[in-house]
Amino acid sequence: MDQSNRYADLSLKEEDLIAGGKHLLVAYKLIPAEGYGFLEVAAHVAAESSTGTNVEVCTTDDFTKGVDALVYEVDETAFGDDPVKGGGLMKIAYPIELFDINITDGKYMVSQMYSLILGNNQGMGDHVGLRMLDFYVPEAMIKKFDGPNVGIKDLWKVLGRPEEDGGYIAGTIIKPKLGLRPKPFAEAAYQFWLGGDFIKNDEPQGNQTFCPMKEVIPLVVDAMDRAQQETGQPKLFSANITADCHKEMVARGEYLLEQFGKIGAETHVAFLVDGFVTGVHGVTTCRRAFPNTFLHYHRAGHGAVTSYKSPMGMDPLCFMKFARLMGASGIHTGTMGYGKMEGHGDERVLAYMLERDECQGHYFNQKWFGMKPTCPIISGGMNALRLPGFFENLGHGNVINTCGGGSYGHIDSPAAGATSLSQAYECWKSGQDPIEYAKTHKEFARAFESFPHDADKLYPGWREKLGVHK
Ligand code: CAP
Ligand code: MG
Repeated sequence: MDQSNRYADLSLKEEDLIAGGKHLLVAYKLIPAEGYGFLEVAAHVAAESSTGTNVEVCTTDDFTKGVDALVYEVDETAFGDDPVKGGGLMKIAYPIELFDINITDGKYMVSQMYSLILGNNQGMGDHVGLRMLDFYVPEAMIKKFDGPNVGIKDLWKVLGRPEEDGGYIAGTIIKPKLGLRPKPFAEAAYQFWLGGDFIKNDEPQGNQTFCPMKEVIPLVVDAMDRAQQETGQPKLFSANITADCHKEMVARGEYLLEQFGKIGAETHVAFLVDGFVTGVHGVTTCRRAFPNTFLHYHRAGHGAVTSYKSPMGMDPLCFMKFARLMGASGIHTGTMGYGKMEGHGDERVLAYMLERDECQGHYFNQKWFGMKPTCPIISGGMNALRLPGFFENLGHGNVINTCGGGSYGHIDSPAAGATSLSQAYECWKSGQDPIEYAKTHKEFARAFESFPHDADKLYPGWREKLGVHK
């Protein structure tokens, strides 16, 4: 049934909708199924995502129609005819009355917003592709989401750095991903902390039988204490509290604060939440139960809904905006084509959208109206050699970077790996040629021999220039 007479109004102007402040706007890429018209399917998406279904119902009244989501812009040929990357652009205006408000505190919820603008519409049978490309949240809504409370500036403060432009935080992930027992786990942490700032659990590390949380965490605390004393530098640990239920997450968080509190390091511990798999509830459990702890959003699984290989789901930019609204202190933002995961250099906008108070997204200029920033966390196949190019592309180094292979794969030691990361940042900041910089910075130079394939690709002729023979 073509519902475009009710769920589309192409006379609406986006600038008026934004000025009116009463609509959440969404841009989608739509590929109609064979035999269906573009506007027909777009209108069905609007119906299914607001007040309608696939047929008219007798219970609809005038008020209902007043809160219909409306298609207000279409461009059927915007993306060409590629079966995955092709399709047309369509934009929908959602009246803010549609969105659910907590009965406890009057705040909006990301979960219901998500289920409306990217819920049933993902499973409709009259399209073969519907991907959310960007969305715009009006001020009236922005002010009623949790947003972040703790941020990277709180970590810079712990590290004794300026709270503005405090710079690069050199981090790692305890590797191997699984399989270390408590003593070797804590030793791996100690060895990295002799050179680096920040360590995270890998996303699946928690309370395995071979490495019980209540055995390994006291050893990690001791390792942090010894490393802090030996280096004279504060250290940070991001501990996994991911769990299916509120009670378990809270129990883990409380245990961690108690344990790190034994060395006065309650502010040195962040909580890792695998936010895609726990969903908004898991992230919000952490955000609200531990408002003064850095909320580290790991996005394992996000590729199912964000991969560029898919005609469905959402652009990673939308994923980042949801995370900031939920209150993530930091989120894995990808490596913008410099690491091992899919991505490209223009993804710098994901970081800008997280950290700035106003940012031009793919389709909408989003103002955050003072909502605290979320810190980009850069991870995934990175090492010292790849970092200078990354920083040049992003334009700054105010990020947390975690290199697992890039630290524990350094041929000298994890500490040398850590030092090579900080040296890569200093090299970029100085504007020096990395090869020239390597001549006077041993750990960075040894990263070339540690990751020779990257070195060959990024710095051809490095062996001769550094006097390294096969
Ligand atoms: C990185 C990592 C992170 C990925 C997640 C891993 O390890 O620990 O989980 O970075 O990807 O398990 O792969 P390496 P993203 O440093 O050894 O690659 O940050 O893109 O969400
Ligand atoms: Mg990992």
